[in-house]
Amino acid sequence: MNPLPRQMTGVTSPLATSRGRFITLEGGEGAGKSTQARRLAERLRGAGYEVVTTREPGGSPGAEAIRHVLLSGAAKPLGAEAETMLFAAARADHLATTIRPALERGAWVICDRFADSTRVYQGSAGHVGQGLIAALESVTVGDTRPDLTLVLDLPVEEGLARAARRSAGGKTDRFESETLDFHRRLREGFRALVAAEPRRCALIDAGRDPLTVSNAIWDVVTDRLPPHRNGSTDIP
Ligand code: Z5A
Repeated sequence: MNPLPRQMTGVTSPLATSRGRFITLEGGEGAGKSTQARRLAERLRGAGYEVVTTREPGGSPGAEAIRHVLLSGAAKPLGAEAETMLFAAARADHLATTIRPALERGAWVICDRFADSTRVYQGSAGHVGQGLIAALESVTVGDTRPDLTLVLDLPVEEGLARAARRSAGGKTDRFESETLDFHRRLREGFRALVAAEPRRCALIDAGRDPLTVSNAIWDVVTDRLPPHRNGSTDIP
């Protein structure tokens, strides 16, 4: 049975709002996105907000099935354009099943990677045409654009070393095993994205310790996402 809408339960959060906020984290390998998504969610929950943390590819049962196909490398022989379409199909399901319902009930959604990863991994670094990427983004994302995109930036070698320490001899996935040159193009692609869309995106120096990075992220979130128009409390 579906839960009653919040306004019908009589237990309305003092911070409940019309539409929630949509924050995405982006960056290259080992930048610390998952670590920082978790920390930001804890801080927002501590401030009284409902927070949904999710990730791409994945974030819904259908999209998680596609994630497996993509990250195992099973789709690689189909070519980069087919992989791009699979990322888009996963995103469409994720948006319909997880993201839009959460935003509609006023929750904050924190998503570890989103459409910018397609623009940069498949586009800037993978050479898939921006025309195809833009068309797929228009169909899948529509107007559910992130309110804020945090791009975690650090030298490629450092990110790969972190990712290697974490997997400690385990198997690398489809994208981790790309060349150093590919990872350098990724970093440039993400930096170019911030330069092109400075109102939506913020570049975060992710080469610092986790607490310093999470404080920098908190400063950006509190600065960029103002209180909702219906007068709910600002983030403390
Ligand atoms: N992909 C794509 O090509 N197109 C798309 O449209 C989308 C995705 C949506 C998903 O991989 C892959 O799909 C991804 C892009 C591609 N490429 N790869 N590989 P994934 O979901 O399995 O993983 P990821 O998104 O690539 O995450 P990551 O880069 O592996 O990690 P991270 O989330 O950025 O970092 P972390 O897990 O928080 O931290 C990594 C390690 O560093 C860990 O041991 C931490 O404890 C440590 N860490 C974290 N922060 C710090 C600091 N500040 N200092 C020191 N150590 C730290």
